[in-house]
Amino acid sequence: MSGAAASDEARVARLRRDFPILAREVSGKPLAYLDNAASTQRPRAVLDAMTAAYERHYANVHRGIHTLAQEADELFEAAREKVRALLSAPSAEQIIFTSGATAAINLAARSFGDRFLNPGDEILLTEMEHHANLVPWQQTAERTGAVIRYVPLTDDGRLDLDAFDRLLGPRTKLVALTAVSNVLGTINPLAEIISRAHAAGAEVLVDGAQSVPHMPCDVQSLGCDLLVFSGHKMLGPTGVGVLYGRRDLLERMPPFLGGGSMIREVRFDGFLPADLPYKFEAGTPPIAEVIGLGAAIDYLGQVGWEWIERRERLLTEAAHRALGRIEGLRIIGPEPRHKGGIVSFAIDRLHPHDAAELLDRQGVAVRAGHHCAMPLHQRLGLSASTRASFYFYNTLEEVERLAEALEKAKAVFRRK
Ligand code: 7TS
Repeated sequence: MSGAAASDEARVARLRRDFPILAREVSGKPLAYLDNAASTQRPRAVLDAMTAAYERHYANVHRGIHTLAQEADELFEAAREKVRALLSAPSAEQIIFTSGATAAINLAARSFGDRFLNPGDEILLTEMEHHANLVPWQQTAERTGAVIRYVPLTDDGRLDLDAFDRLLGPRTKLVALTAVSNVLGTINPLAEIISRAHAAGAEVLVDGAQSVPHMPCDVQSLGCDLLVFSGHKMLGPTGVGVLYGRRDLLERMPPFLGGGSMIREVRFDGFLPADLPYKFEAGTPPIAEVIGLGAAIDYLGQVGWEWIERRERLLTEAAHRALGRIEGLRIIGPEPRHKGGIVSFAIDRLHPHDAAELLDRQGVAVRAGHHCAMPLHQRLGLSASTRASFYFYNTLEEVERLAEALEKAKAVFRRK
């Protein structure tokens, strides 16, 4: 190991002490948590911020004049500002808190669809989308009469950009795609796609669930019109996510959920919606969770975004090398240089669920199944796959343990 690599591993060892759960044992072995694409773990700083919110500063937000309500409100809005800074968004009013990426896409699909889509209009998705970026658009298409088209993949699991150009047309109103595939790990060329979509007059929604936690994101230089992500995939709590939008677009989009907080005025014969961002935030929001997400963003900023990205590239390359040595194992997706920290694979005569269970017996946590991307697996000719997904706190040793555990799993099955 080079000096730089050794000092990175030493830094990771220190950072891991911030995550109580990473010290756990599973099946009598140290836990190797390689299921970060499903959800990451939380550092103490996030848990402490949430506990402090409940123990010292808790009240409902946006309503009270009393001290606790003001403190809660300040912490809540400070977290909104942290998200704004994270995304380099022009203003905090363009940051809408939801319960997660799924809820954010549903909000966008309903509201954008109701406002802008007519029968025959086209929504362009890709073959690698998570169900969260498929089903809401299918529902919207059903309601509006819009038509969905899918950008196909190349054989190595990247978007076919020539096909994208052919599919993009005067009827395309929206392109909705993931920044990083949760199965293939593919990092999509967003800047290129967004500029081509805009040239064709279409808006672009980016599903940032697998990118925002892992790499720097600047919505203004990217030029996306809408972007979503979840807190729990970036050290934050469950139950909180974000929809960012271009201001004029959000202003023209109608509210999705109705209720308290999202109105300026309510009469017996109707209502006037509140200004951004509140018009999209009906009801009591996930207050402690938003504050926890703010703490997660602080923590990630201290770790350093460039370092996080580099670290995950290193782990992914190591995983490709280690898994590449296993006979009968096929990695699904492109070369590491086109990928985030996600490595999915199929092994001859070893079902993904059996693989994941045998790995668990060796303390290695991975996910098996269709990973909420059934159409993608269909396209790949697989019913399921096994997926290892990394965060900066994973170690090269854990990558080796994954490979060794897979060799053992194969051996167990050969004996059966
Ligand atoms: N979009 C992508 C690309 C995702 O990977 C996920 C969750 C979502 C949207 C939905 O996020 P949620 O927080 O609203 O659930 N992906 C996964 C996964 O790959 N394994 O478990 C959840």
